[in-house]
Amino acid sequence: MMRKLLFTAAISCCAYASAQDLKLNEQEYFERQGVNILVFSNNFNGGFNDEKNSGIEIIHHGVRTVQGGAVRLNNTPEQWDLVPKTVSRKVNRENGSIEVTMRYDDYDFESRAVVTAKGKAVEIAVWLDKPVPDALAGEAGFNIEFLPSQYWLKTFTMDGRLNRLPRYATSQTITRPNNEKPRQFKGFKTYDDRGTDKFVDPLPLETGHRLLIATDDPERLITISSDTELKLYDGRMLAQNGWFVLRSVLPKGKTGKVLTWTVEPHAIPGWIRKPNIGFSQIGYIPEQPKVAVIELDKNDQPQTTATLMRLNPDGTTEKAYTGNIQTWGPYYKYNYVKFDFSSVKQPGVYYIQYGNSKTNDFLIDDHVYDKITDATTDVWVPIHMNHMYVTEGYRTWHGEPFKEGYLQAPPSDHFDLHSQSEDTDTKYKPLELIPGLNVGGFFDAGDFDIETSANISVVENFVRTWELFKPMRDETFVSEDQRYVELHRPDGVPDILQFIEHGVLNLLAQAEQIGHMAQTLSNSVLDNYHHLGDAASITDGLHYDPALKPYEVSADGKSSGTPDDMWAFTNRDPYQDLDAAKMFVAASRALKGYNDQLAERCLKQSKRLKAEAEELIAKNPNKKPRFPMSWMQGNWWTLQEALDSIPMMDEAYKEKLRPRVEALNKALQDFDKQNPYGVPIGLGNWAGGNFVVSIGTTICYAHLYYPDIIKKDEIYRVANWLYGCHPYHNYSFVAVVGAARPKQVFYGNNRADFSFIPGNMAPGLLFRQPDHFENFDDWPFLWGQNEGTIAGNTQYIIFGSALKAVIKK
Ligand SMILES: [Ca+2]
Ligand SMILES: [Ca+2]
Ligand SMILES: [Ca+2]
Repeated sequence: MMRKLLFTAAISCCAYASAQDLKLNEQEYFERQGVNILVFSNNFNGGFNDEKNSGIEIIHHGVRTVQGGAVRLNNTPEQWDLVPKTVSRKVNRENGSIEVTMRYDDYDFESRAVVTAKGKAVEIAVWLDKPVPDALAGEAGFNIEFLPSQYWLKTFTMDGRLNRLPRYATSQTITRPNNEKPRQFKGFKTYDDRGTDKFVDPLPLETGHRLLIATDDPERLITISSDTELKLYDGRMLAQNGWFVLRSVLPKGKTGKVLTWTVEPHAIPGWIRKPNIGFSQIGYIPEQPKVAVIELDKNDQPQTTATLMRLNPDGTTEKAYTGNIQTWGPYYKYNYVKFDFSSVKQPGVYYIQYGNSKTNDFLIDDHVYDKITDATTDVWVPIHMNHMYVTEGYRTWHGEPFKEGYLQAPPSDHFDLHSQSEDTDTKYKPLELIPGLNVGGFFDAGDFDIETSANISVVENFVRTWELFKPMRDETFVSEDQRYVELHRPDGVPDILQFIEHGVLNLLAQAEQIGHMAQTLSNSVLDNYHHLGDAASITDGLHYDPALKPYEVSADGKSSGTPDDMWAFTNRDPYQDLDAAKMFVAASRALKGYNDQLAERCLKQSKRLKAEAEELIAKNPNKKPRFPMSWMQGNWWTLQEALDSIPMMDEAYKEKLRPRVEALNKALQDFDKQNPYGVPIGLGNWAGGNFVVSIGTTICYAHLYYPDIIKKDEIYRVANWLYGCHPYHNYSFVAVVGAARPKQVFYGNNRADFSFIPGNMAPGLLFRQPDHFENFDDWPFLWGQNEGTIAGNTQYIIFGSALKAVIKK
């Protein structure tokens, strides 16, 4: 009832919102129908700096197409260029303005941006109390960035001159001395200057005072004018994840209001966002609940009914079912209604008709879940096998990476959240080769490092999959001797056993060669960390010899002076060693009978690491783990572990666990009240995919052991969400066999090709403050919504296997 009232209130406010002028709304952004202008609702965070999520942003007819509005220090800032810290943000309702103070600590440089609504436009003014520091004169400017995939191939005019934005970066650059380049994050360098001591700086596509961008597309059209010169750049000249950048350099030696832009995003009169009909692209089995969640613009009038249409094999279409639309109510910026067609059980091909909107087709059939893990196990996982040549049909995914092995990391900071302290905790000297580490292991994610903690959980996930489901599937040829993997070529060994073996080989090498577990085996230089392409070409494959000049190769062709070898970060964390000990003992169980010698080595290291770790922890009880387990696994993980023990325990144990399963059931019912989709929706800077599948697995097991508490209908919640019933769009978050409309781009290591690696699960739905969810399907480069990780994808394998097993029961 409460919801119903809220819903009505949201509808009635449209009379106010449809006024022509931009208004500063309750959520502290500027709004008119079709246009939202956000001013530092999302701050730059200075970590990986590539979120493209911050500063002044425009959500234009429902799509966040403009961001990065701020004082920046580069023509086209790339990842790891400095970002401003937000010192303060003030909302002035009387003037209808938002003022933000930005600061660069590295240069003791402060500036203020004041954004004020002026009719259909906003004025953006930059104020300085002190002039731009000498070191940044000519470099500091006001920038704003346009999403390439929404703007490329569109027409624009600068001072009336016609032009078109390029599909691919082909503008011009110059080189400038390194000492003119503003410092990058922590002093790292994103580029290899090949000994020239120069950096690359793009030249503008156009300059002038009045830009009309996307004159051929009313949904994207924006007019920007200024008395200061505007320069339009293509950020992709330096980095594939760059955006189109509009920029004005701040004047030298001036204070006060030093720059003014007028920005007017075009709004289509009366624009209403098309309904997003959320349903499972995999389809449904006949017995399961089937509820579409329909996301509606707050100015949209809900339909009273929707229809399920059946596509007959004779080419005709017929109505299968017409049912009433049920109101759920508002959730953040949209309104939600539901269409329940659970009563339709006849196998067939269907689509949903809601008003003028019609979905793509989907199946109702007993077998829709049969193949949900196949692409992940057969394609995604083997492609992420490190230190192997991986091929598929005519295509080579990558050659054998890191042939020169790994060096002991010297004391250093790192760009991927690692560090090496003065004491290496090993017998190796800084930059000495640690033998034998270039074997086994899995690439972490969209990057190519071996995160030890992730690899430990990966082996555990595979062992769990093996012990619970015994999948005998053999679609992959793996030869550790030949360092060769071929997809779709059976070799007589179940693939899961080979994945366990491959993961263990690297982790064992760490334990045996280093004496304990490394933090990570990662890049030594930033300029090859952001590598996109064949993993085998990240390093030159030659041992680094500091006696040689950079880029020089020794006479015997075995070493080079290029410091590109990977490093092992070796500071000891006894808690991680304990995790490894647990993993090794599980792996030895799984490997027994397949590779007894390896199983023996696992057992030996497990016992040793456990004993040593317990001793170290006893000596140093106040030292905490580097990453607490909860960081990796989420709240319901301990319930999952408790459920895993049920087959080994007695009835009393099972009875004792009941209240926790009842609490899970209560949580599930609460999710239905919290949001229309009935799953926990994460609001962090990494979308919640991993957490959602891990709770999905827990639901399956809770139902298996406590069917009286967790009803069978509950096990489909997470599948519905993953495969298309979610906000923003209705595409499957898994590049998966069986889905009618999977997502088309992911942040995999082939993201520069706007592609995906089959079987990848995206983190999914990313929340942007204060009220926007998104998942780009034409722009792969935002890791928070599109990256697949080895830990997340192996959790997905467990979830998918559990779901299939429970459905079959
Ligand atoms: Ca990584
Ligand atoms: Ca095999
Ligand atoms: Ca090398």
